[in-house]
Amino acid sequence: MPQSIGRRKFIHLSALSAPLFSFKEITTKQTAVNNPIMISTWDEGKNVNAAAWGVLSGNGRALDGIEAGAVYIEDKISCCVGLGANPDRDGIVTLDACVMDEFSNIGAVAGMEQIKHPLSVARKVMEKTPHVLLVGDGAQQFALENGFTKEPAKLSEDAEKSYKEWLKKSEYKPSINIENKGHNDAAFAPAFFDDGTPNHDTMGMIAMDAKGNLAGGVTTSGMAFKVHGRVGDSAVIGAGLFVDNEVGAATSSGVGEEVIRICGTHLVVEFMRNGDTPELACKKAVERIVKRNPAKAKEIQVGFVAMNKKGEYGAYAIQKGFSFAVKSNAEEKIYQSKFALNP
Ligand code: SD4
Repeated sequence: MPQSIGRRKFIHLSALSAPLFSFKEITTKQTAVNNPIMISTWDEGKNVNAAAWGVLSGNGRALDGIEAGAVYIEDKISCCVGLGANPDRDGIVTLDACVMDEFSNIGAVAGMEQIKHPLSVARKVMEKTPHVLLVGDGAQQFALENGFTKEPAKLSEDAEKSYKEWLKKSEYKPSINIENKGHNDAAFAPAFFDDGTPNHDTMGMIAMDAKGNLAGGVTTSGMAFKVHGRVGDSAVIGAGLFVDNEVGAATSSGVGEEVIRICGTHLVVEFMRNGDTPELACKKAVERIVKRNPAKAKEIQVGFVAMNKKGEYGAYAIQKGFSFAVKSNAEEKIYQSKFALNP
């Protein structure tokens, strides 16, 4: 058992045996920072937050809230997340996911096929192995050994339609533009599908529980029509997700390669550590991507959303169109992110 997991158990036990007055003190202090609070990417994040709320409002652990949100969205047959999502260029659905908890425990899976709940598998990697990332067949084998069942992917109607459309040209050059068009170009894909599902590929989630502890998770089918075997930021801790329980948490969506290049969410958290607000931290990370390659930045979307230990949050994106949903006792709202480039 990893040392940190042992430490977690110890802390739980200590908390249980603590006198009641100290628990009350903690609760009062935390209420002042507006927790529990959960933030998820894109408009659909609103439903994801709602799915997590039973856990978070019941004094549950942030990580459990994150997993509940992921299970909700992975169960939904859509183009974006889970087994009905956009496939890779060979027509195969491969899933990436990661989790990070308040003790900096981490787990991830990448390129995993035919397992419905990749974030839950990532959590098992974190809790049951000394490793942090399992890929492909190995990830699937581990999932099967841990009680998950194999289920064939079945493209949602929208994913099937988009894939057939993409096959007409089959542009294998880094088709990052497709990602951006998926978000912003009504001619390529609608902003919302018939069942109301927004057109995106990734659900990034960060939460602070009633005890003031942070956790995060990401689940995705990755960039639509990617090269088979390609892994994006969503399975890479420090890129698609980073949590530091002393400072804050951040997650990202968009073209994962650009996020990985700058260790995006780790950078956002470090900016917050140095005193930046969550929005400024996200803005600086976006500006780093834009500065590195301004011409490319015009063609792609990347959005970051972050929260600090005070429960303050903010976001920033390269382009217009990145949204995120917030749920706390004080509000339940979808926000449009500010962005760096004018359309
Ligand atoms: C990836 N970041 O695989 C993901 C894609 C994404 O909305 O966020 N799509 O690069």
